[in-house]
Amino acid sequence: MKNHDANLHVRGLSRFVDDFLAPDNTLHAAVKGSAIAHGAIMSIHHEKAEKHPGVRKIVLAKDVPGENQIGSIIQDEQLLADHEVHFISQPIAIVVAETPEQAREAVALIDIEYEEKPVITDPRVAAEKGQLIAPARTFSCGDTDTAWGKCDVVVSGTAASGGQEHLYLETQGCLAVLKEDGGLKLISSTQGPTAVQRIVARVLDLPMHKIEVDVLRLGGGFGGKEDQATAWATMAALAAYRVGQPVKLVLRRHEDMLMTGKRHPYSSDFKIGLTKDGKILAYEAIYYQNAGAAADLSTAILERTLFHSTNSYFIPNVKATALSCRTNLPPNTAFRGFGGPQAMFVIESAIAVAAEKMGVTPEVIQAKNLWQDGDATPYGQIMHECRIKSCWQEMAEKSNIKKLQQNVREFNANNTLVKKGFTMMPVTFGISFTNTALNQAGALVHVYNDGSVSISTGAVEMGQGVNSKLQQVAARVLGIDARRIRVDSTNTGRVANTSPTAASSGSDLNGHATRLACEQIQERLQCFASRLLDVERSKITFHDDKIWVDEMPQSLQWQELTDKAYWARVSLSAQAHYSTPNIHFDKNKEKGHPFAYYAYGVAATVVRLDCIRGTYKVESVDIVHDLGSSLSPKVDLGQIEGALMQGIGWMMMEDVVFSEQGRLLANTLSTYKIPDIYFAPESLRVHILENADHPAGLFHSKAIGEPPFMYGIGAWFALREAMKAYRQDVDVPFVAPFTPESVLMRIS
Ligand code: MTE
Ligand code: LUZ
Ligand code: MOS
Repeated sequence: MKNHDANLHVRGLSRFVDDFLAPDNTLHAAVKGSAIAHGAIMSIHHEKAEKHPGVRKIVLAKDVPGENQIGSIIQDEQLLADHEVHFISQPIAIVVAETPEQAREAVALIDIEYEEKPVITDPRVAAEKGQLIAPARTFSCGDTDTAWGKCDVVVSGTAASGGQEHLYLETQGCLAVLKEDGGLKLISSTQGPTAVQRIVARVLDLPMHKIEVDVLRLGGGFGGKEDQATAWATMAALAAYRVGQPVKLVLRRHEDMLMTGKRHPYSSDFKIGLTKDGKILAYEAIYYQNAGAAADLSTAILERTLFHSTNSYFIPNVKATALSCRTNLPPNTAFRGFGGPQAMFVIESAIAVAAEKMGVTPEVIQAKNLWQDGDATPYGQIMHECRIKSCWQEMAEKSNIKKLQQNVREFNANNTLVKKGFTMMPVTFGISFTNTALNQAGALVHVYNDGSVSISTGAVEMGQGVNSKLQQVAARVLGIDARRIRVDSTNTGRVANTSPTAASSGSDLNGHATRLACEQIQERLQCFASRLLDVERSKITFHDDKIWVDEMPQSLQWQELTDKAYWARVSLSAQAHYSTPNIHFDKNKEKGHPFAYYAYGVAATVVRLDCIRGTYKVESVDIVHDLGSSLSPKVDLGQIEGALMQGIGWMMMEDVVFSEQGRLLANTLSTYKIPDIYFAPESLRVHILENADHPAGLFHSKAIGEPPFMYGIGAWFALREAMKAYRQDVDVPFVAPFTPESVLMRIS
């Protein structure tokens, strides 16, 4: 089954926030942001803007009826700055006008005087000055201090990975429409409808039941709308509330790039110790996370960095410390992988240094230290049904790693100006929100008396195909054709208290809730059918749109059964709640069992480098990925390919450059380059791990959204190998991304 939105997308029929027909009296909002990265606001002159044609209102912090506070985990972020600004483009005023153009012209007429303060953009400088979002956290096991003495090889170093712009095709936006009772309906491009509802209620000082948030689909989120859609929805809501008319606020691409946070850049120190035969005995890391000016989701992201500090490897002695550092940049936020990729880049860097020192290839060390069942992670979860070795072995067989490596060696022996590099990239990614409480979901299922079905859940469709999967789940449980089932928009009035669609768990959690709701209806219909047909209930099954008794098809079919059930006053609606069993985490001890399970996989990457130009090509990527028994192999293949490309983009070409004054310099698509089809690997082979049934999963499947992103890290290390093959003497620091310019500077 493929993603059924594809049909609408290719014909241009899919609706996004800006496509909804807005009421005739809809006004348009634009946002005035700070011109400086840190300072006090001395005065705001908005008289000229107010007189601009079409302008209806300028909304400032003082116009907030409730709390001027949008922070979710830590309440440290104002909706509109009143006295101080902490990053360039921080919202200060909302202009409401008759057209979007008039609103933006008026924004330019607002004049703000500031008193500038010192700007920090570097997380290590922030840490030195004590500018932390929250106290540092440390995960540890064993005792690294004594373990170093038992190591034959100990190396250390630093690694730094850059930010990443989400570049969802649909920019942030919201349409806010007032209801008769002073409540609001919001059409928001958010991954977290409940987050929007909660914050709008807080800012407007209204009960949550007066705020209805509706989400049909997003033109991409990638984490950028997990927390950061809220601000724009709240501004639209506040503006509508103040002018008493509908307000639409949709960011332009340039505004979105300037005003929203990105993936967190990290700068880290590492130290690794091994025996002479390559067993890793000890690992230490300190991560300096560049959080930007407010907490946003930074502490949760930092936590996932700690969870993934040793990637796919068992290490008996570990000490990993993480600091979330406050800088004067737009608050950074969730992005596919959520701190996991940053951690994995550091441990892979440590292994690369150790391999160099020991005169072996990194695969030798990687292969020796992969997780096995029974191994304890530094945070105490015991590996169970671990498949990282199976993935590695299947890769060795399917893609013939030895041959790939030999080809690279031979090519390098015969070429002087073009070199190739090869690497393996194993990925072990924990599935569940690390905040245990978020691992819950609800579903509301209605069967109509014509046999058609409508499903509502908390899941947001953002291109990842969750709606196709939910449809599939209901079709399987009810035993009917998927075409009878429609997945309705995500609406806070139909399903309440939802977690954001994130952590790769959206399909799992909401799929389980859908399954449970459908099972209730199925049970009622079976009871009803057993009365109608006068047979024992246990003999009745539903499949292929038919009712079966002892596996014999009856003349009574699904549609007729639902109609008869309605006339017999059988309830055809059900609500269900799912919460992931057996997960827990104790933050005081930093131990527990936070993940329902892990997703596993391995990528083998070959990169070809033109050593004169510094340009390179990802020649091939071979992947073996554990999907369990996929709910939808086509959707999952799309997720693997898309995530890989996004990961390669992060590592190789996407360079988020800020000036020392905190100004985003890579602020357009001409200065910020993301991978296109020409940058895709020349050969991409994806193998789904065989015999990988996962009974604990939703219909034995596994989550897919984020894990394959981290395969992209392999391309960085393959390129480094190619550089080393050209010039062994050059120092290639562990700094991503590897733009062609930076490659050329290193090797020439
Ligand atoms: N795929 C598309 N096409 N668009 C997206 O925005 N987001 C990713 C991933 N795949 C995304 C995507 C991220 S960050 C997550 S967490 C998951 O989808 C969320 O969906 P799921 O939990 O249903 O897998
Ligand atoms: N969001 C979140 C996430 O709130 N908690 C998580 O653990 C997480 N993991 C991945 C992506 N988003
Ligand atoms: Mo994804 S970063 O969990 O939205």
